[in-house]
Amino acid sequence: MKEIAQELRAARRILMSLHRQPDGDSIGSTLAIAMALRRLGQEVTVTSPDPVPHAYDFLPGVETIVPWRELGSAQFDLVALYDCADERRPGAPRPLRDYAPRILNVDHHATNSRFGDVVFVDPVAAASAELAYRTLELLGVTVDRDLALLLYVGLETDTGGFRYATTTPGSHRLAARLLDAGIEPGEVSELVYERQSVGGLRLLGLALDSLRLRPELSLAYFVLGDDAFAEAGATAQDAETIGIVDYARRLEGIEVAGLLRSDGPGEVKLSLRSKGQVNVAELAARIGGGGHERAAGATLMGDLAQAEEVLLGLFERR
Ligand SMILES: [Mn+2]
Repeated sequence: MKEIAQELRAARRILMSLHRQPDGDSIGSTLAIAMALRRLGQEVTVTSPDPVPHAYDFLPGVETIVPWRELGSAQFDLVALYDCADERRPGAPRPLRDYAPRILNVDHHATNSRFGDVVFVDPVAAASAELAYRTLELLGVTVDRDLALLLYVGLETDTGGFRYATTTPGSHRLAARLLDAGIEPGEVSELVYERQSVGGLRLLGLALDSLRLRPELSLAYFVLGDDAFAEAGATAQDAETIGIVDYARRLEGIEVAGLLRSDGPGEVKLSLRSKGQVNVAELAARIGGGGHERAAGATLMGDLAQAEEVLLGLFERR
C-alpha cells in the first residue's frame, strides 16, 4: 500500500478510469483518489467506458469524467485503476500501455488478474473504497465531507447496505469515520436508491414474470430479452440500478440467483448472486467471467437460449 501511495505521488500526469458499467464503488473510489491527488497539485484525468448511472450523478467530481475517445493520443505518467479486476475492465480503445509507461492496479476482487506494474489486491476488503481510504491516509489527505461521500457510496453500495457477508468490522469502522466526517446515511440512501425510473420498475415487473425455478439445482433466474427493455422503456443501466437479480436470491431453498439479459446482438450478460454456499466467482470463471464468491458475472456469446444452456450446464456439472 505504501508503494501505491509513492507511485501516485511520483506521477505528474495521471489517468484513472472507471470500469465498464460503473458501479458506486468504481465511481466512488476512483473519484476520491482523483480528488485527493488534485488537491496535492497533481494533474488527474478521469475517463470511463460507459456513462455514470443516474443514481450516482450527484457525486462530487462526476462532471470531470471524460469519455475515452476524448483522450486521443494523450500521454500520461501513470494509469491508476481502482476496482478493475482485469485490463479489459476499463474498456480502453487501445492497450493501457499506450497511455502511460506505468500501470497501477488496486482492487478487492479475488479474481483480479494481477495486471500492471504495482499491484495491490485485498480480497478481504468489502469495497475498493476501503483501499482508497487507506491510500488517502498514506497520502496524508484529510477526508472532508466530499471525500467521505465518495468513499461512503462505494462502501455502502458494494456491501449491499452493509448486508453482504463481505462486510467486516473494518467496513463498519470506516463507515463510522465517514459519518464523523459529515455523512448522513439517510440522505445518501435516498439519493442512491430512491430516484429510480419508472422504466426500471416496469423492467423489474417483466423480470419477475420471467422467473425460472430449478430447485434441484438450488437455482432461480430471470431472463430478459432486448424486447423487454423496449417494452419497459428501460435501459441496461436501469437493470443494474434496480438490482433485479437480488429478488431471486430472496427465495427460500435457493442458493444462487441469476439474471440473463440480452446485451445487443449475439451477446448475453449473466449476473450471479450466491447466498454463500456456492462460489459463483469460480463458476463464472469457468465461462470466462469473474467477480466475488457471492457476486459474479460473465458475458456469453450467442443468443439467450444458448446462454441459458450454458448456465444450466454450469449448474448441472457443479
Ligand atoms: Mn467493488
